Amino acid sequence: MIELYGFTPNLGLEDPSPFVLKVDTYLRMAKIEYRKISKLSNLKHAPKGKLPYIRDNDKIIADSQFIFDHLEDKFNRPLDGHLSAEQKAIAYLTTKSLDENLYFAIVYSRWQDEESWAKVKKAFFGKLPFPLNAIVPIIARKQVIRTLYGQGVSRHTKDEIISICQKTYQALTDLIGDKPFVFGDRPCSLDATLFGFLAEVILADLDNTFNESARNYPVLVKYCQRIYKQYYS
Ligand SMILES: N[C@@H](CCC(=O)N[C@@H](CS)C(=O)NCC(=O)O)C(=O)O
Repeated sequence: MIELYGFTPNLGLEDPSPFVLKVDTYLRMAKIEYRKISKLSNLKHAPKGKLPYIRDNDKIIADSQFIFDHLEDKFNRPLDGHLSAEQKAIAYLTTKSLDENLYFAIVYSRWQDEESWAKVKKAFFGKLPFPLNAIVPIIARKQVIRTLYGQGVSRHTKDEIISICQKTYQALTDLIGDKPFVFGDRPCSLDATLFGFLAEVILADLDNTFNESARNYPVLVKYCQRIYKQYYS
C-alpha cells in the first residue's frame, strides 16, 4: 500500500502543508488505497528535506509533482487521462503558479506577518516541552523569514502581497466558473492542487486579512466546501 508521509493534522485540516494536502486529495480523488503517516519527525527522514514524500513498495518519491507523475503512470492516468493536451498544459502551469507563487504568500501570512504568528506558533510548536517551545519557533521563524526574503515575496508590502493573492483568486474563479471541477464533471490532478491550496486559506482555522480576502470569492468557497464534503467528511 502507498504510504504518504506528511505533517500532523493542524489548523483544522488533514495537513497544514498545501503540498501534503494536495497529494492526500489526489489519492482520495483517484481512489488509490493509501495510509498517511503523520509525524513531525518525517521531515528528518525526507529525502529532499521537505514533505510530502511517498513510499510505494521499495520506491521513495519526494515532491508533489513527481508523486503525481508516478501515480498517473502507475495507475493508468486515473485523474488526468481524460484531459486534452491544452487542458494538461493549463493544469501544469496553474499548478506551478500555486506551488511557486501563491505558496510563498501563504507562508508569509503564517510565519512573518504579526497578525497570525502567535496562533501559528501555538498550533505548530505548542506541544513541544519547555524550553523547546520557546526556542524552536524563534529559530524556525528566522529561517523562514530569510527564505521569504531570498525568494522575494517579503520585499513587497503586505497590501501588495494580498493583491498578488487576489489576482490568483480571481483567475481561479474565472477558470472554475460554474463547473463542479476545473475541467467539468470529473476531477483531475489540478483539482487536487487547487483544493490543497485553497483549503489552506479558506477552510483553515486561521482568521487573518489574507484568509478573509480569499473567503471573498464565493466560487472558490463553494468549490472548497464541495470537495471537502465529497472527499473528507
Ligand atoms: N516542491 C515541493 C515543496 C514541498 C515543500 O515546500 N514542503 C514544505 C512544507 S509546505 C516543507 O517541507 N518545508 C520544510 C522545510 O523547508 O524545512 C513539493 O511540491 O512537494
